[in-house]
Amino acid sequence: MASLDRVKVLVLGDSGVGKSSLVHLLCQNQVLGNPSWTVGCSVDVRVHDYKEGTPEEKTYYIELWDVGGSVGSASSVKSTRAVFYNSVNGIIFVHDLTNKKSSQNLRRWSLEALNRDLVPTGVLVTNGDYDREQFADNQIPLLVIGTKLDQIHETKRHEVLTRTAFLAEDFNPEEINLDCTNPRYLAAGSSNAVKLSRFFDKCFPLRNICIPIIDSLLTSFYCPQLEGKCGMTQHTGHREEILFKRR
Ligand SMILES: Nc1nc2c(ncn2[C@@H]2O[C@H](COP(=O)(O)OP(=O)(O)O)[C@@H](O)[C@H]2O)c(=O)[nH]1
Ligand SMILES: [Mg+2]
Repeated sequence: MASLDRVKVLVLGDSGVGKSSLVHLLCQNQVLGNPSWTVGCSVDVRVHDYKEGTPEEKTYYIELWDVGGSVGSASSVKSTRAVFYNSVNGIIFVHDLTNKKSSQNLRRWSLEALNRDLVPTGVLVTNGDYDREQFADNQIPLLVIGTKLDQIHETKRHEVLTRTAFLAEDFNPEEINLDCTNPRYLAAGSSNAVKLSRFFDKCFPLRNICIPIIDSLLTSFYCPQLEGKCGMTQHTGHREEILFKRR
């Protein structure tokens, strides 16, 4: 299978925030009837139409990796978990809107997942320091999902969303708030579905894709990496990943 046929997206957040319920909803388009404790890591797959409705549209698989565990785990658990952080194309951070701590802990999850190469795991958060600047050059697309919106009374929603606004400032992510027990929140055509699709589109490592520009006689290639035309010979390894675009 070509590497671009599937991308790996991590789903991170405290236990009980609704990761398994969310992944089930995203992959099976159904409510998870009886969530059980996630042991170790579980992976489910969502079919995604990349750039839906455009000439470049193509169907890919998104692997959603629910790594599980607690961010306050012992360093041995963290270093085991670090194995999953390799070759990640996107991260979904999940917090429970009714649980303030779970929102605050996303900073710790982000430190663990995004900063793993800079500082040894285990000492990242002990002093509670958090420096937004260290994520300034982050290239991994991020989505923050707030769950259990149904548990918050209409009159309290503004207050809760104000309280969690720091996450948008920290990560500059796409953001969705929903009820994982109600598929209507992700109904096709809804603003949430559009955000989700935009996030998954961003998870594809486009830099490696050259787009053939087909003339009546000549075929040349637009290379996003070079931001200009290039020769096919440099990119034969990506033949099967090429998206066709007519000029
Ligand atoms: N009301 C409500 N319950 C939810 C929502 N998301 C998850 N839950 C419930 O929260 C509990 C924990 O969910 P689970 O998916 O196992 O969380 P995980 O530990 O992060 O995988 C389960 O009882 C779910 O049914 C939501 O958006 N609204
Ligand atoms: Mg779970």
